[in-house]
Amino acid sequence: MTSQDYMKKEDQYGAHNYHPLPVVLERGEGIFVWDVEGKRYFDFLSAYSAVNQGHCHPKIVKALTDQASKLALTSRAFYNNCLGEYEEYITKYFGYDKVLPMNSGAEGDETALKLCRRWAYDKKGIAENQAKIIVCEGNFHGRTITIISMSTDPDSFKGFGPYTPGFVVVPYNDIDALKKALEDPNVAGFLVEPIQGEAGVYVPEDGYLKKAYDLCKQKNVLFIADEVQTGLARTGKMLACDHEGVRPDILILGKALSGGMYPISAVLANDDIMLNIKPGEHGSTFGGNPVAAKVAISALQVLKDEKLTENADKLGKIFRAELQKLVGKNPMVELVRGKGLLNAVVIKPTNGKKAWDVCLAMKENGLIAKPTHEHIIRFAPPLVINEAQMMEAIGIIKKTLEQMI
Ligand code: IF1
Repeated sequence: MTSQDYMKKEDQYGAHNYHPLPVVLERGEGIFVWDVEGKRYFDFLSAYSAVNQGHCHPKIVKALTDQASKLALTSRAFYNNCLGEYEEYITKYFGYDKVLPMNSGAEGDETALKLCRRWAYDKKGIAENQAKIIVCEGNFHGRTITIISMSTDPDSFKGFGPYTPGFVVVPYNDIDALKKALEDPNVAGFLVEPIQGEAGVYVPEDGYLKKAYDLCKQKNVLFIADEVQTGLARTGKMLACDHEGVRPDILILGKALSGGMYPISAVLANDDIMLNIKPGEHGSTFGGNPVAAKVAISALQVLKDEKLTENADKLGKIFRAELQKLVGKNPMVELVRGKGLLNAVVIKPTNGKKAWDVCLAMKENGLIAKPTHEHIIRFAPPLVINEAQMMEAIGIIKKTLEQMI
Protein backbone atom coordinates (compact mmCIF):
# COMPACT_ATOMS: atom_id res chain seq x y z
CA MET A 1 0.00 0.00 0.00
CA THR A 2 1.11 3.56 -0.76
CA SER A 3 0.66 6.65 1.42
CA GLN A 4 -2.36 7.54 -0.70
CA ASP A 5 -3.90 4.14 0.04
CA TYR A 6 -3.48 4.63 3.79
CA MET A 7 -4.89 8.14 3.70
CA LYS A 8 -7.89 6.98 1.64
CA LYS A 9 -8.61 4.18 4.10
CA GLU A 10 -8.56 6.58 7.05
CA ASP A 11 -10.81 8.96 5.14
CA GLN A 12 -13.31 6.23 4.40
CA TYR A 13 -13.46 4.50 7.78
CA GLY A 14 -12.29 7.11 10.31
CA ALA A 15 -14.01 10.14 11.82
CA HIS A 16 -12.92 13.36 10.16
CA ASN A 17 -11.89 15.08 13.39
CA TYR A 18 -8.38 15.89 12.19
CA HIS A 19 -6.72 17.38 9.11
CA PRO A 20 -3.28 15.74 9.24
CA LEU A 21 -0.28 16.74 7.16
CA PRO A 22 -0.32 14.32 4.17
CA VAL A 23 2.43 11.98 5.43
CA VAL A 24 1.93 8.36 6.54
CA LEU A 25 4.41 7.32 9.21
CA GLU A 26 5.45 3.75 9.81
CA ARG A 27 8.53 3.83 12.03
CA GLY A 28 10.08 6.09 14.64
CA GLU A 29 13.49 6.08 16.28
CA GLY A 30 14.88 8.95 18.36
CA ILE A 31 14.27 12.22 16.55
CA PHE A 32 13.43 10.57 13.23
CA VAL A 33 10.32 9.04 11.70
CA TRP A 34 9.98 7.21 8.37
CA ASP A 35 6.97 7.13 6.06
CA VAL A 36 5.63 4.05 4.28
CA GLU A 37 7.79 4.86 1.24
CA GLY A 38 10.87 4.74 3.48
CA LYS A 39 11.51 8.50 3.47
CA ARG A 40 13.08 9.85 6.68
CA TYR A 41 11.92 13.01 8.45
CA PHE A 42 13.05 15.08 11.39
CA ASP A 43 10.06 14.99 13.74
CA PHE A 44 9.59 18.60 14.92
CA LEU A 45 6.26 18.05 16.63
CA SER A 46 7.07 15.13 18.99
CA ALA A 47 3.35 14.26 19.09
CA TYR A 48 2.70 17.64 20.75
CA SER A 49 5.48 17.12 23.31
CA ALA A 50 4.65 13.52 24.20
CA VAL A 51 7.85 12.11 22.66
CA ASN A 52 10.39 14.19 24.61
CA GLN A 53 12.59 11.11 25.14
CA GLY A 54 12.65 10.28 21.42
CA HIS A 55 10.59 7.75 19.50
CA CYS A 56 10.60 4.17 20.82
CA HIS A 57 13.23 4.81 23.48
CA PRO A 58 14.68 1.31 24.13
CA LYS A 59 14.56 1.62 27.92
CA ILE A 60 10.90 2.70 27.87
CA VAL A 61 10.00 0.01 25.33
CA LYS A 62 11.64 -2.56 27.60
CA ALA A 63 9.70 -1.30 30.63
CA LEU A 64 6.50 -1.60 28.59
CA THR A 65 7.12 -5.06 27.17
CA ASP A 66 8.52 -6.56 30.38
CA GLN A 67 5.48 -5.52 32.41
CA ALA A 68 2.93 -6.12 29.66
CA SER A 69 3.97 -9.77 29.50
CA LYS A 70 3.70 -10.15 33.29
CA LEU A 71 0.60 -8.24 34.50
CA ALA A 72 -1.01 -5.48 32.45
CA LEU A 73 -4.15 -4.45 34.32
CA THR A 74 -5.66 -5.21 37.72
CA SER A 75 -7.99 -2.18 38.00
CA ARG A 76 -7.89 -0.42 41.38
CA ALA A 77 -10.29 -2.98 42.85
CA PHE A 78 -7.11 -4.77 43.95
CA TYR A 79 -3.56 -3.76 44.83
CA ASN A 80 -0.62 -4.60 42.57
CA ASN A 81 3.14 -4.62 43.09
CA CYS A 82 3.88 -1.72 40.70
CA LEU A 83 1.63 1.20 41.69
CA GLY A 84 3.08 1.95 45.12
CA GLU A 85 6.62 1.91 43.73
CA TYR A 86 5.57 4.39 41.03
CA GLU A 87 3.67 6.61 43.45
CA GLU A 88 6.68 6.84 45.74
CA TYR A 89 9.01 7.50 42.79
CA ILE A 90 6.98 10.30 41.17
CA THR A 91 5.99 12.05 44.41
CA LYS A 92 9.66 12.19 45.52
CA TYR A 93 10.70 13.19 42.00
CA PHE A 94 8.49 16.33 42.14
CA GLY A 95 8.24 16.86 45.92
CA TYR A 96 4.55 16.28 46.68
CA ASP A 97 2.78 14.12 49.28
CA LYS A 98 0.54 12.24 46.86
CA VAL A 99 -0.25 11.47 43.20
CA LEU A 100 -3.58 10.57 41.59
CA PRO A 101 -2.82 8.51 38.46
CA MET A 102 -4.97 8.91 35.34
CA ASN A 103 -4.53 8.33 31.59
CA SER A 104 -5.06 11.31 29.29
CA GLY A 105 -4.10 14.90 29.87
CA ALA A 106 -7.75 15.89 29.80
CA GLU A 107 -8.47 13.40 32.58
CA GLY A 108 -5.61 15.00 34.50
CA ASP A 109 -7.18 18.44 34.12
CA GLU A 110 -10.65 17.13 35.03
CA THR A 111 -9.16 15.50 38.13
CA ALA A 112 -7.47 18.77 39.12
CA LEU A 113 -10.79 20.63 38.73
CA LYS A 114 -12.54 18.08 40.98
CA LEU A 115 -9.76 18.25 43.60
CA CYS A 116 -9.95 22.05 43.57
CA ARG A 117 -13.73 22.17 43.93
CA ARG A 118 -13.74 19.55 46.70
CA TRP A 119 -11.00 21.46 48.56
CA ALA A 120 -13.09 24.64 48.19
CA TYR A 121 -16.08 23.04 49.94
CA ASP A 122 -14.27 20.92 52.53
CA LYS A 123 -11.37 23.23 53.45
CA LYS A 124 -11.93 26.79 52.22
CA GLY A 125 -15.60 26.75 53.25
CA ILE A 126 -17.09 27.98 49.97
CA ALA A 127 -20.83 27.19 49.77
CA GLU A 128 -21.71 23.98 47.89
CA ASN A 129 -21.83 24.40 44.08
CA GLN A 130 -20.56 28.02 44.31
CA ALA A 131 -16.85 27.38 43.67
CA LYS A 132 -15.32 29.30 40.76
CA ILE A 133 -12.09 28.55 38.92
CA ILE A 134 -10.25 31.25 36.99
CA VAL A 135 -8.85 30.29 33.58
CA CYS A 136 -7.09 32.27 30.85
CA GLU A 137 -8.14 33.41 27.41
CA GLY A 138 -6.50 31.21 24.80
CA ASN A 139 -6.32 28.24 27.14
CA PHE A 140 -6.12 24.65 25.97
CA HIS A 141 -6.65 21.93 28.56
CA GLY A 142 -8.27 19.12 26.55
CA ARG A 143 -11.47 18.18 24.74
CA THR A 144 -14.05 17.08 27.34
CA ILE A 145 -17.31 19.03 27.75
CA THR A 146 -16.21 20.63 31.05
CA ILE A 147 -12.78 21.54 29.68
CA ILE A 148 -14.19 23.13 26.50
CA SER A 149 -16.59 25.00 28.79
CA MET A 150 -13.48 26.92 29.90
CA SER A 151 -12.26 27.47 26.34
CA THR A 152 -12.33 30.77 24.44
CA ASP A 153 -11.68 29.08 21.07
CA PRO A 154 -14.89 28.48 19.09
CA ASP A 155 -13.18 25.56 17.31
CA SER A 156 -13.05 23.90 20.73
CA PHE A 157 -16.47 24.79 22.18
CA LYS A 158 -18.88 25.76 19.37
CA GLY A 159 -21.81 23.38 18.94
CA PHE A 160 -21.10 21.35 22.06
CA GLY A 161 -23.27 23.22 24.61
CA PRO A 162 -24.73 23.42 27.17
CA TYR A 163 -21.55 24.21 29.05
CA THR A 164 -20.33 23.49 32.58
CA PRO A 165 -20.67 26.61 34.79
CA GLY A 166 -18.19 27.86 37.40
CA PHE A 167 -15.38 29.30 35.29
CA VAL A 168 -14.14 32.91 35.08
CA VAL A 169 -11.97 33.90 32.09
CA VAL A 170 -9.19 36.49 32.39
CA PRO A 171 -6.67 37.63 29.78
CA TYR A 172 -3.43 35.61 29.87
CA ASN A 173 -0.31 37.38 31.11
CA ASP A 174 -2.42 40.13 32.75
CA ILE A 175 -1.76 40.40 36.49
CA ASP A 176 -4.22 43.26 37.07
CA ALA A 177 -7.08 41.30 35.51
CA LEU A 178 -6.23 38.28 37.68
CA LYS A 179 -6.01 40.45 40.79
CA LYS A 180 -9.48 41.83 40.11
CA ALA A 181 -10.98 38.39 39.48
CA LEU A 182 -9.45 37.12 42.75
CA GLU A 183 -11.57 39.64 44.71
CA ASP A 184 -14.49 37.19 44.41
CA PRO A 185 -14.52 35.15 47.67
CA ASN A 186 -15.94 32.14 45.81
CA VAL A 187 -12.81 31.69 43.72
CA ALA A 188 -11.20 28.34 44.58
CA GLY A 189 -8.47 27.99 41.99
CA PHE A 190 -6.50 29.48 39.10
CA LEU A 191 -5.77 26.99 36.29
CA VAL A 192 -3.00 28.11 33.95
CA GLU A 193 -0.55 26.81 31.33
CA PRO A 194 2.91 28.23 32.22
CA ILE A 195 3.33 28.71 28.44
CA GLN A 196 0.22 28.51 26.26
CA GLY A 197 1.05 25.81 23.73
CA GLU A 198 -1.97 25.66 21.46
CA ALA A 199 -2.38 29.44 21.57
CA GLY A 200 0.89 29.52 19.68
CA VAL A 201 3.66 29.06 22.26
CA TYR A 202 2.61 32.22 24.07
CA VAL A 203 5.36 32.88 26.66
CA PRO A 204 4.17 35.21 29.42
CA GLU A 205 6.35 38.07 30.72
CA ASP A 206 9.06 37.10 33.20
CA GLY A 207 7.56 37.17 36.67
CA TYR A 208 3.95 36.60 35.59
CA LEU A 209 3.73 33.12 37.10
CA LYS A 210 5.33 34.18 40.40
CA LYS A 211 3.10 37.24 40.74
CA ALA A 212 0.04 35.15 39.90
CA TYR A 213 1.08 32.53 42.44
CA ASP A 214 1.60 35.15 45.17
CA LEU A 215 -1.80 36.74 44.47
CA CYS A 216 -3.45 33.31 44.72
CA LYS A 217 -1.74 32.63 48.05
CA GLN A 218 -2.89 36.01 49.41
CA LYS A 219 -6.49 35.00 48.62
CA ASN A 220 -6.25 31.33 49.69
CA VAL A 221 -6.78 30.22 46.07
CA LEU A 222 -5.11 27.11 44.62
CA PHE A 223 -2.51 27.70 41.88
CA ILE A 224 -3.05 24.84 39.40
CA ALA A 225 -0.39 24.36 36.69
CA ASP A 226 -1.26 22.44 33.55
CA GLU A 227 2.21 21.17 32.56
CA VAL A 228 0.88 18.47 30.24
CA GLN A 229 2.70 20.09 27.31
CA THR A 230 5.27 22.36 29.00
CA GLY A 231 6.44 19.89 31.66
CA LEU A 232 9.05 17.14 31.70
CA ALA A 233 12.10 19.09 30.45
CA ARG A 234 10.39 20.52 27.35
CA THR A 235 11.06 24.21 28.19
CA GLY A 236 14.62 23.74 29.50
CA LYS A 237 13.56 23.14 33.12
CA MET A 238 11.94 20.00 34.54
CA LEU A 239 8.75 22.04 34.88
CA ALA A 240 8.05 25.37 33.17
CA CYS A 241 7.07 26.70 36.60
CA ASP A 242 10.68 26.11 37.70
CA HIS A 243 11.77 29.08 35.54
CA GLU A 244 10.14 31.27 38.21
CA GLY A 245 10.56 29.07 41.26
CA VAL A 246 6.81 28.55 41.48
CA ARG A 247 5.59 25.33 43.10
CA PRO A 248 1.98 24.69 42.02
CA ASP A 249 -0.54 23.58 44.64
CA ILE A 250 -1.81 21.12 42.04
CA LEU A 251 0.49 19.91 39.23
CA ILE A 252 -0.92 18.23 36.12
CA LEU A 253 1.38 16.06 33.97
CA GLY A 254 0.76 13.95 30.87
CA LYS A 255 2.13 13.23 27.38
CA ALA A 256 5.90 12.70 27.93
CA LEU A 257 5.18 11.05 31.28
CA SER A 258 5.23 7.90 29.12
CA GLY A 259 7.67 9.13 26.47
CA GLY A 260 4.87 8.72 23.94
CA MET A 261 4.64 5.01 24.71
CA TYR A 262 1.29 4.86 26.54
CA PRO A 263 -1.48 7.25 27.72
CA ILE A 264 -0.37 8.31 31.18
CA SER A 265 -1.27 11.40 33.20
CA ALA A 266 -0.76 12.30 36.82
CA VAL A 267 -2.04 14.90 39.26
CA LEU A 268 0.26 15.76 42.19
CA ALA A 269 -0.73 17.61 45.36
CA ASN A 270 -0.18 17.58 49.11
CA ASP A 271 -2.43 15.79 51.57
CA ASP A 272 -4.57 18.83 52.51
CA ILE A 273 -5.75 18.94 48.88
CA MET A 274 -5.49 15.29 47.78
CA LEU A 275 -7.16 13.56 50.74
CA ASN A 276 -10.50 15.39 50.41
CA ILE A 277 -11.46 12.88 47.70
CA LYS A 278 -12.45 9.69 49.51
CA PRO A 279 -12.48 6.06 48.32
CA GLY A 280 -14.97 5.52 45.52
CA GLU A 281 -15.28 9.24 44.64
CA HIS A 282 -12.94 9.36 41.64
CA GLY A 283 -10.80 7.05 39.48
CA SER A 284 -10.58 5.21 36.16
CA THR A 285 -10.24 1.64 34.94
CA PHE A 286 -6.70 2.06 33.60
CA GLY A 287 -5.50 4.79 35.97
CA GLY A 288 -2.20 3.74 37.57
CA ASN A 289 -2.11 0.32 35.92
CA PRO A 290 1.09 -1.77 36.23
CA VAL A 291 2.25 -1.07 32.67
CA ALA A 292 1.69 2.69 33.11
CA ALA A 293 3.51 2.59 36.44
CA LYS A 294 6.63 0.94 35.02
CA VAL A 295 6.60 2.99 31.82
CA ALA A 296 6.31 6.27 33.74
CA ILE A 297 9.20 5.40 36.05
CA SER A 298 11.36 4.58 33.04
CA ALA A 299 10.31 7.74 31.14
CA LEU A 300 11.11 9.94 34.15
CA GLN A 301 14.46 8.19 34.68
CA VAL A 302 15.45 8.81 31.05
CA LEU A 303 14.80 12.56 31.44
CA LYS A 304 17.36 12.74 34.26
CA ASP A 305 19.85 10.10 33.03
CA GLU A 306 20.14 11.78 29.62
CA LYS A 307 20.12 15.35 30.99
CA LEU A 308 17.31 16.28 28.63
CA THR A 309 16.45 19.44 30.56
CA GLU A 310 19.91 20.88 30.00
CA ASN A 311 19.89 19.77 26.36
CA ALA A 312 16.52 21.41 25.72
CA ASP A 313 17.77 24.67 27.21
CA LYS A 314 21.01 24.68 25.19
CA LEU A 315 19.58 23.65 21.82
CA GLY A 316 16.50 25.82 22.22
CA LYS A 317 18.73 28.87 22.47
CA ILE A 318 20.55 27.84 19.29
CA PHE A 319 17.23 27.31 17.48
CA ARG A 320 15.82 30.71 18.40
CA ALA A 321 19.10 32.52 17.68
CA GLU A 322 19.36 30.96 14.21
CA LEU A 323 15.71 31.55 13.25
CA GLN A 324 15.82 35.09 14.67
CA LYS A 325 18.41 35.90 11.97
CA LEU A 326 15.60 35.55 9.39
CA VAL A 327 13.44 38.24 11.00
CA GLY A 328 13.70 41.30 8.78
CA LYS A 329 15.45 39.24 6.09
CA ASN A 330 12.77 36.73 5.03
CA PRO A 331 9.36 38.45 4.72
CA MET A 332 7.58 35.26 5.85
CA VAL A 333 9.34 35.21 9.24
CA GLU A 334 7.53 37.67 11.46
CA LEU A 335 8.52 36.54 14.94
CA VAL A 336 10.30 33.72 16.77
CA ARG A 337 9.39 32.82 20.38
CA GLY A 338 9.62 30.00 22.87
CA LYS A 339 11.51 28.48 25.74
CA GLY A 340 13.72 25.41 25.68
CA LEU A 341 12.60 23.21 22.79
CA LEU A 342 9.03 24.52 22.75
CA ASN A 343 9.29 27.15 20.03
CA ALA A 344 7.15 28.74 17.37
CA VAL A 345 7.65 30.91 14.30
CA VAL A 346 4.89 33.35 13.32
CA ILE A 347 4.55 33.24 9.53
CA LYS A 348 3.48 36.28 7.51
CA PRO A 349 1.50 35.10 4.46
CA THR A 350 3.60 35.95 1.39
CA ASN A 351 2.96 35.35 -2.33
CA GLY A 352 -0.27 33.63 -1.32
CA LYS A 353 1.68 31.12 0.78
CA LYS A 354 1.06 30.62 4.50
CA ALA A 355 2.12 28.42 7.41
CA TRP A 356 0.44 25.30 6.03
CA ASP A 357 2.32 25.68 2.70
CA VAL A 358 5.61 26.08 4.62
CA CYS A 359 4.87 22.82 6.45
CA LEU A 360 4.12 21.03 3.17
CA ALA A 361 7.38 22.30 1.70
CA MET A 362 9.37 21.36 4.81
CA LYS A 363 7.91 17.86 4.55
CA GLU A 364 9.26 17.60 1.01
CA ASN A 365 12.64 18.67 2.43
CA GLY A 366 12.57 16.04 5.20
CA LEU A 367 11.19 17.77 8.29
CA ILE A 368 7.63 17.53 9.65
CA ALA A 369 5.92 20.11 11.80
CA LYS A 370 2.37 21.49 11.88
CA PRO A 371 0.83 24.93 12.24
CA THR A 372 -1.13 25.82 15.34
CA HIS A 373 -3.87 28.20 14.18
CA GLU A 374 -3.38 29.72 10.79
CA HIS A 375 -0.08 31.59 10.96
CA ILE A 376 2.06 29.92 13.65
CA ILE A 377 4.32 26.92 13.18
CA ARG A 378 5.28 25.10 16.39
CA PHE A 379 8.78 23.57 16.35
CA ALA A 380 9.20 20.98 19.10
CA PRO A 381 11.67 18.14 18.36
CA PRO A 382 12.34 15.31 20.80
CA LEU A 383 14.70 16.57 23.52
CA VAL A 384 17.31 13.94 22.60
CA ILE A 385 18.28 15.93 19.48
CA ASN A 386 22.02 16.78 19.37
CA GLU A 387 23.66 19.96 18.12
CA ALA A 388 24.68 18.59 14.72
CA GLN A 389 21.17 17.29 14.09
CA MET A 390 19.69 20.61 15.22
CA MET A 391 21.91 22.52 12.79
CA GLU A 392 20.92 20.16 9.97
CA ALA A 393 17.23 20.65 10.81
CA ILE A 394 17.63 24.42 10.97
CA GLY A 395 19.26 24.23 7.54
CA ILE A 396 16.15 22.50 6.19
CA ILE A 397 13.85 25.12 7.74
CA LYS A 398 15.94 28.00 6.38
CA LYS A 399 16.22 26.40 2.92
CA THR A 400 12.46 25.89 2.81
CA LEU A 401 11.69 29.45 3.85
CA GLU A 402 14.13 30.70 1.19
CA GLN A 403 12.31 28.61 -1.44
CA MET A 404 8.96 30.15 -0.43
CA ILE A 405 9.80 33.75 -1.28
C1 IF1 B 1 -5.70 17.43 20.12
C2 IF1 B 1 -3.72 21.01 20.87
C3 IF1 B 1 -1.52 20.84 21.84
C4 IF1 B 1 -2.50 20.15 26.30
C5 IF1 B 1 -2.51 20.78 27.56
C6 IF1 B 1 -4.07 19.20 28.38
C7 IF1 B 1 -4.10 18.55 27.15
C8 IF1 B 1 -3.31 19.01 26.08
C9 IF1 B 1 -1.65 21.99 27.83
C10 IF1 B 1 -5.00 17.34 26.98
C11 IF1 B 1 -3.34 18.30 24.79
C12 IF1 B 1 -2.95 18.01 22.51
C13 IF1 B 1 -4.34 17.50 22.19
C14 IF1 B 1 -4.33 17.23 20.72
C15 IF1 B 1 -3.32 18.18 20.11
C16 IF1 B 1 -2.53 18.73 21.25
C17 IF1 B 1 -2.58 20.20 21.37
F1 IF1 B 1 -3.34 21.40 19.66
F2 IF1 B 1 -4.82 20.31 20.86
F3 IF1 B 1 -3.85 22.05 21.69
F4 IF1 B 1 -0.51 20.18 22.27
F5 IF1 B 1 -1.42 22.11 21.88
N1 IF1 B 1 -3.29 20.29 28.57
N2 IF1 B 1 -2.84 18.79 23.73
O1 IF1 B 1 -1.71 20.64 25.29
O2 IF1 B 1 -4.22 16.17 26.91
O3 IF1 B 1 -6.18 14.66 26.66
O4 IF1 B 1 -4.79 15.19 24.66
O5 IF1 B 1 -3.83 13.78 26.50
O6 IF1 B 1 -6.69 17.33 20.85
O7 IF1 B 1 -5.74 17.70 18.91
P1 IF1 B 1 -4.80 14.88 26.13
